Amino acid sequence: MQTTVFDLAVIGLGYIGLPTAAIFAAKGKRVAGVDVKRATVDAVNRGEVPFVEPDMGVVVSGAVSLGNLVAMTEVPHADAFIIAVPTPLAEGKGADLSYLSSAVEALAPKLRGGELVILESTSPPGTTARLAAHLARARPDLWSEHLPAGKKVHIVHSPERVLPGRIMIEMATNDRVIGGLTDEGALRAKKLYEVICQGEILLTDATTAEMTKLVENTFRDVNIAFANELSVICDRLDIDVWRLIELANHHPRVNVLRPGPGVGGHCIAVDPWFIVDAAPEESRLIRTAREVNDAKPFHVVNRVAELLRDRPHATVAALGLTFKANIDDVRESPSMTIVHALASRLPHASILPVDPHVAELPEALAAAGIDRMHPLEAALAAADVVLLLVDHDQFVDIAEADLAGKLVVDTKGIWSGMANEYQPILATSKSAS
Ligand code: SAJ
Repeated sequence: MQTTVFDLAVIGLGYIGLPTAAIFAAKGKRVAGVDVKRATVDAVNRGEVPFVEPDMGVVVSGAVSLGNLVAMTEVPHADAFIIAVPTPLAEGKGADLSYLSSAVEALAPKLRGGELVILESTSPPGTTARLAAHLARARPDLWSEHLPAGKKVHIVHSPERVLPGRIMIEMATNDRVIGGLTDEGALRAKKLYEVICQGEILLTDATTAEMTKLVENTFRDVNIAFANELSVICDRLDIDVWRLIELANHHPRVNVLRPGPGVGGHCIAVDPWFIVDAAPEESRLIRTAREVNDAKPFHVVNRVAELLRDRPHATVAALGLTFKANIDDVRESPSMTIVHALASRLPHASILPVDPHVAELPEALAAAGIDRMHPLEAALAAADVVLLLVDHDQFVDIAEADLAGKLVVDTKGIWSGMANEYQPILATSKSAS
């Protein structure tokens, strides 16, 4: 029996692996999508996307019905492999590379010599080299000095850099960095990515590519920390932080980012720790920025608790649970931290979570004694305090009249033209601004 050799096998069918597999397949490559979760494999083979991401459904179902994308739980033979498995934060703030290790174990027996192995998962410096060492231990036959030409396995790192919510666009248009352990590997990876990438493809070594990805997210984290610290300073000094930033940003070389309830998601709040872990003594600013951003949710909780010091039985409408606007992902969300902490800090208050993208009350909030999600209109009508945590479109559109007479805590500054953060809102204040 002849075994199918795919052009490409993508290991890990999550937010990055699945669109990558589907886009290559749509461009005519024969692609295997590999995932340890049977439910994910079955969903993909039905042409379905098991999470919410604009425009991905049509590409996945098209690639599957074309016969170019097949999902499976076992790693098959392929000419090239892309590893896109999670590399989350471990207990001690280093990277948990256990998913990567498992992927390498599953891949090693399938190598026949001459393949290209690409690591896309965000990884601490040195991971690609360690991946190569792991494969070499598992397959000493393919790492022998006497291998015939063409049998060498090439290993590169090419970090994903797409923004959730814009994955399909950014996967095609973003520039791409490729770091090779060998020049030949980097050149082969460039040729492969040219099939799907219209952006510039930049070649470097593997460790620099690993750091490039970490630095991009750390740049954002440090700059958001500056904005968050400003918001805390402004609360102390009674200054409108939104107006302050707007004014400062009129300077031609100043561009302060936006404060918020904290930094969430699986990337910006995680990746800086990989740098701190790799060079703890030298990463003082990066560590402090992480601490500033992680502390911001508790500052918001303190402000709400302060506002309600004399009104323990107040009703708080908490608008938004996701980690950013117009998505349905509540994992690592500062809003979840805030709502959870408010429930225990204000045991006599009624906390009404509202989120048009979250139908079911998340378990963590149920465990904190919150009973259910609430529709926006009813929560606004009942609220003494409106706590804005996420700038979903539906919240941006809230009429000023619906906030009249309520205490407003706007952590995203979407209503800052109406009133200062933490100030009672007046029915007429918007027209005055
Ligand atoms: N945030 C602020 N203020 C801002 C900007 C963002 O508080 O001015 C907060 C957001 O509300 C959210 C968090 O930061 O809680 C992260 O949101 P984001 O939209 O900035 O980024 P992510 O985490 O969705 O995606 C990032 C992107 N990285 C960069 O923009 C440098 C994306 O390109 C990466 O591919 C992704 O991380 C990743 O997978 O690493």
